[in-house]
Amino acid sequence: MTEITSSTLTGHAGEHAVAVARAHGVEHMFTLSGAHVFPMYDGAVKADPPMRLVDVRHEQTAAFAAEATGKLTRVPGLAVLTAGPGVTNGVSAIAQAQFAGSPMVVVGGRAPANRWGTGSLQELDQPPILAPVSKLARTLPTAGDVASGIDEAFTVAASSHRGPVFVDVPMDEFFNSAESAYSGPAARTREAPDSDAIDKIAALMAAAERPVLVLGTDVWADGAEEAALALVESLGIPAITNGMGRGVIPGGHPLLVTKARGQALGTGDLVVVVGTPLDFRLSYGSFGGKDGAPPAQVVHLADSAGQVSGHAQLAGSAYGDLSLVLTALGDAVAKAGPADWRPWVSRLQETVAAASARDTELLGAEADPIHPARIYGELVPRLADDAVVIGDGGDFVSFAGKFVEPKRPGGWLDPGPYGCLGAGLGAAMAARLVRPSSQVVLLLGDGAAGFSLMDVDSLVRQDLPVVMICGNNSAWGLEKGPMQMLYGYDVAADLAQQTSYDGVVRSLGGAGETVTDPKEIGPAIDRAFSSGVPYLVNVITDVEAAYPRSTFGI
Ligand SMILES: Cc1ncc(C[n+]2csc(CCOP(=O)(O)OP(=O)(O)O)c2C)c(N)n1
Ligand SMILES: [Mg+2]
Repeated sequence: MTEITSSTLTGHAGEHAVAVARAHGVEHMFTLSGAHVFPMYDGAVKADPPMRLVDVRHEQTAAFAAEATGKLTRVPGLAVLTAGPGVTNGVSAIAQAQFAGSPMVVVGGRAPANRWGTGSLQELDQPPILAPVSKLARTLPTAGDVASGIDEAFTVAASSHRGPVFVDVPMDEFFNSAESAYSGPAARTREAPDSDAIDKIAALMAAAERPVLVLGTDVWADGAEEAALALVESLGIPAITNGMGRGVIPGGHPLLVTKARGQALGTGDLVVVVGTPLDFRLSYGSFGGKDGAPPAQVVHLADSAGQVSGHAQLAGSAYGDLSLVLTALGDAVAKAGPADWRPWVSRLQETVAAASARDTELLGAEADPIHPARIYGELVPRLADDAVVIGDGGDFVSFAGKFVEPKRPGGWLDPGPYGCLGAGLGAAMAARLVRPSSQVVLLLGDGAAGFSLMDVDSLVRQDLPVVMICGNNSAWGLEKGPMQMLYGYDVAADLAQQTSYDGVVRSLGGAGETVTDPKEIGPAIDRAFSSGVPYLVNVITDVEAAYPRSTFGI
C-alpha cells in the first residue's frame, strides 16, 4: 500500500491519486462502479484511514454530489467515473460546475494505452469532450504522472476563479506501480487588488446617493463572507444577495433589501456587483432606468481578472482575493467620506416591509389545491439557522428563492446559471455527508424528481437521511406557463396526475406521505425531520399558481 515517506509515494497509481486527493482535503469519493477505475477503489480501501466511497445509481448523481461538496466545503469534491458512458453521464454536472465556479475534480477511467486504436471497450478520447466545460481536461499518460497530475487538478480547481478539472488515466497505467515525489499541496496565494482601481471605486461610492451592493456566489467561495458583512455594516450600504451569496447578509438584516430588488436595481445610481457574473440574472449588467431614473453606474468586483465583465459598461472594476478587495474598499470609502445613504435605505426598507406583508398573506394561503407558497409558510419557521436548503426544479424553486432568506451563508444551493434539473439529489447526498448535524432539505419539482429519485436507493443503503419536499403540480410548470403565454396553448408540459413520488421513495426503503390539505403540510414536515430516513413529503399543488416571472432568462 501507499506510503508517504520522505515525500515519496509508492504503490499503484490509484493509491497515488487517493493520497494526493486526501492531502488536498478530500474525504469522500463519489462513484459508480467500472473496472477502469478499480485502482481508485483499491486506493481508497487501503488508505489509512480508508477514504469513504459513496456509490450511486447514476453518474450524474456522483458528479453533482462532488460539485455540491465543492460548493459547501470550498474544497474540491471528487467524482470517479468509469470510462466512456460513465464520463459522458457526468458531463452536465461538470458544465454546471464550470458555470457556477464550483471547485471539483473528476477522475475518469480510460481505455488502456497499450490497446489504444484497436477498439477496446469504451475507448473514447474524453478530454476533448470535457475541455469546453472545464478549467483543465487532460490525460495523465503514465502511472508516474498521476501524483503530479492529480495535485495539479486539485490546485487548479481550487484557485480563483474556481471550477471543474477533468483527468483520465489509461487503465493499464492506472494499475501500474510507480514511485513519485510528492510533498503536499502548495499554499494558497491571495492576490491583492490594484489600489488605484479601489480608490476610483471608493470615489464613485462616496459620491453616490443611491448605491446598492450585490453579493454573489464567489463571495462565499472565496471565503469573503465576513469581509462582505463588515463592509455592509460599516458603510450602511443596502445589499442584495444571490446564489451562494445568500445568507452572507442574514435573512431579516435591516440592510438586506433583496425583497426590494426591482426598486434597488432599477432606481439606484450605483450598482456594485461582487463575485457574480453580470449575466441574465443581473440584466446583463444594465441597471437603473426605472420610474424615470437615469441609467445606473456599474462597478464589477471579481475574484480574478478573467471574471470581470467584458460586455457591460463599467464605471470601475477590480479583482483579487475578495476579502482583500472588500476590506480595501471599505477603508477607502471610509477615507473618502461616504454620503448619507439613510434616506435611500429607509425607502428600500419600506418596500421590503410592504413586500414582506404581501408575502405573509401568500405564505398562509388556505387555497385548495394548495398554493406552493404555503409550503414555504410551513417550512421556513421550521428551518434552523444552519439548515442546508437545495432547490431542484422550476417554479417551485423560484418560490423558494423568494421566500427562503438564509440566516447563514453556505447553506443555499440553487440551480445557478446552468439551471440543470437533476442536480438536487446528489447535492443533498453531499450536504448530508459534509454537514452531518444540519437539517438537509431538498426542494424538488415533480419534473425534477424524475431525473434522480432512483438515487434514494443510494441514500438508503448508505444511511443518509434527507428531507425531500416535492411541489407536485403534475407538470413542467416553468415551461407550461411560458408556452401558454407565447402560444396560447402548451404541449409536452403535462406529467401524470398526482404521481405518488413518496411511494417511489417508500419502495426504495425510505419513507414519505402525500399531502393535499394545507394544514397537514407542517406536521408532515415535522414527521420528515424526525424520521431519520430519506423522507419525501409529496405536496399536491395548484398548477395554475405559476411563479410570476418577468424574464425567461434569455
Ligand atoms: C436537464 C434540464 N432539462 C430541461 C430543463 C428545462 N426546464 C427548466 S424548468 C423546467 C420545468 C421543471 O418542472 P418541475 O421540476 O416540475 O418544477 P415546476 O416548474 O413545475 O415547479 C424544465 C423542463 C432544464 N432546466 N434542465
Ligand atoms: Mg412541476
